[in-house]
Amino acid sequence: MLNNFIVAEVHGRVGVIRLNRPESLNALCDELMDQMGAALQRFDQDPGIGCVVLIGGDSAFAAGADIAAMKDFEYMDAYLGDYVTRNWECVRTFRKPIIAAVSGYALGGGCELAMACDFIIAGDDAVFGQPEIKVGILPGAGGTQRLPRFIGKAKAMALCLTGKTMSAAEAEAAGLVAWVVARDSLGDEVLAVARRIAGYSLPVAMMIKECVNRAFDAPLSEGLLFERRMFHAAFALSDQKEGMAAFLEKRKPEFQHR
Ligand code: CO8
Repeated sequence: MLNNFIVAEVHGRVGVIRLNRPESLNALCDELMDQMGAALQRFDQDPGIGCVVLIGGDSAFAAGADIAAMKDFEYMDAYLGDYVTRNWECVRTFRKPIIAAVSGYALGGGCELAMACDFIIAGDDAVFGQPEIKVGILPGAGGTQRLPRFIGKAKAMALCLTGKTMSAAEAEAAGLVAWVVARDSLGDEVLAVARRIAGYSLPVAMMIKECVNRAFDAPLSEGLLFERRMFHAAFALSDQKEGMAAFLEKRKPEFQHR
């Protein structure tokens, strides 16, 4: 029988994916990640979706990769199975904006999953960390690469080497999360942000996402050139004509997402 490890819902132009394995604090087993990947693919192909929210439960966004599932892994299980690849890369390659809404623990693979999204909004109870070292392993889904880009080498190195955690307030101060909200209003607040993004022109939002990501993948000169070309391309959009006309006519724009 298939476990329902995620719940996918549509709220207007926002797709919400809720991680739903509370008995193990949303430990990220392959089945859960496969289901999440399939939901992302559906939202990607649905022209009615302009932004996605990835949210966990009250006590955990996700407490990491499933330790019980990994415990007896051999090298060849991980290598031949391409562990943490098939069903993880779909987050990195997802083209529409995706927000991680983190309440409770975001540890190990959970922290990595949140960082793979475009930005994180955290409840004031959120706890972030890369404690893999405590279970005799290291981060394997981008933790050693993304965390230093967010919070700098000293803090990233300290978190990964000590296994210590970081509170929501510390994570906000360090630049890991975009902002922190009261835990009880996290879902509503994130949905409001996602609705706002989804109300803008989808191709423009996608272009912005590509440009910002370029800042991490390319030297400044290449990133600037990429941005300029995207900027030029935006003049091919009917949404650009509508957005500017609406501003000058002092009315709300009606974007067609084209
Ligand atoms: N995997 C499997 N089960 C887990 C995990 C996990 N990561 N985390 C918690 N659980 C289970 C517990 O075993 C427990 O199950 P049961 O009730 O059957 O005993 C249940 O969830 C509740 O957990 P606790 O009783 O431990 O709850 P506490 O409130 O006492 O503690 C903690 C919460 C501090 C979060 C604690 O559960 C903990 O330390 N969890 C492990 C955190 C961790 O080490 N994460 C890193 C895992 S390794 C990893 O992520 C590698 C990343 C590689 C790439 C990503 C691949 C997916």
